[in-house]
Amino acid sequence: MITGITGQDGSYLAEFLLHKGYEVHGLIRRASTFNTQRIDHLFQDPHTKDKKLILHYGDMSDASRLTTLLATIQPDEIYHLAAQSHVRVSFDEPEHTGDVTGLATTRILEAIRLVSLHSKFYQASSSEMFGAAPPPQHEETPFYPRSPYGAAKVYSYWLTRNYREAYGMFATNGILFNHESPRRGETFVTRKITRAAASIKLGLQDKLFLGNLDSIRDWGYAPEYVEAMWLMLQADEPDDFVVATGVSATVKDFLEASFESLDLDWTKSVEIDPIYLRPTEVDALVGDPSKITKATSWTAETSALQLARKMAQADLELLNNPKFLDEFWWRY
Ligand code: NAP
Ligand code: G4F
Repeated sequence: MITGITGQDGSYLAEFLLHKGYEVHGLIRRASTFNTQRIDHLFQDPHTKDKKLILHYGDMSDASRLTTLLATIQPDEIYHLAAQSHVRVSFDEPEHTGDVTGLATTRILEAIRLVSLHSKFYQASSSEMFGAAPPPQHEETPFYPRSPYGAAKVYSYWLTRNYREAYGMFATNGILFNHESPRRGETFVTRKITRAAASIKLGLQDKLFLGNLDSIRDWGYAPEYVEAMWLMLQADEPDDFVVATGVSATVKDFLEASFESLDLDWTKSVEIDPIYLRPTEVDALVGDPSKITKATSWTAETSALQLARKMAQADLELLNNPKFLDEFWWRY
């Protein structure tokens, strides 16, 4: 079962698990517009016999629905990915973020405790929890969150550990550093940059407004990170793992690589707009993935600059052929 199946990671994880032969159940929110674009290519008609992807309406604010679903599905593995996942937005909506990114983890852990204790549980923890703690950050680095989102994720991290210790649940935290892809939400900085680069290349836009260009991040490729999630749940014991490339790049580096890959000069198009600055910034996140590499042999393969080029190319292709979206998702 995957919460957040319609998000970037949920879509790649669903693909990965279906490919392995799993029956996948996904929680989706009812919306007045379609919100399943990232998984439309996986959709199976409800009338199909022996279907492997089953979608259920539900919201992380609804504890009774979560309990009923778990009682019915009895999943072997639960990947809890649903969250209000945008750091800047969490300053505007701190209470909502606390509810959906923090408290909702208690709702699903309680549901497991009550009706599905055998289910292995994966919590989508975040490098944002390290916040102001200097890099390289690893499993023993003290948390110092710098946003309502980071604070909510720290809460969820500790709830996951507490349920593991209190009830013997197989509950694991994956502390993932930033990971991106052509499916990344359009308001995260990497996708905002690559979409704008493609749009500028085609003459559809001339300016790109950004905030802090000096932040350092450890950007990896999302499909590789969902494999790490699965590996963590195949371990003999539940634990907590950092997942990262170990290599740093600035927003400026990412900008340069994206624009140059389309033969563009970013300095001609980018302007700083203070509305994109955060009340408190996380200056540098660079992870040390030694523990997961030792436990599972997982390592990141794609570098931030390769990713910038891949995403810029994909956005150019998408803007040129919007109607081939289905084919596009398959290929990236
Ligand atoms: P994403 O693209 O923003 O996807 C978030 C998912 O959560 C979407 O499916 C969204 O549904 C769902 N969701 C939000 N609020 C919900 C609610 N109230 N009830 C049910 N579902 C709800 O995020 P992502 O990048 O795939 O990240 C997946 C998880 O990993 C998140 O928990 C994120 O915080 C965490 N994480 C991400 C990264 C990263 O770099 N990507 C790094 C560390 C941790 P809709 O499609 O309907 O909006
Ligand atoms: O792409 P971002 O919004 O990602 P951020 O804040 O690092 O959060 C992402 O990674 C976390 C893992 O560490 C996840 F947990 C979280 O869910 C999310 O996926 O911003 C990256 C950096 C920041 O320093 C930001 O200040 O880019 C800087 N930035 C500069 N201009 C901008 C912009 N960020 C955004 N979103 N938009 C801008 O215009």
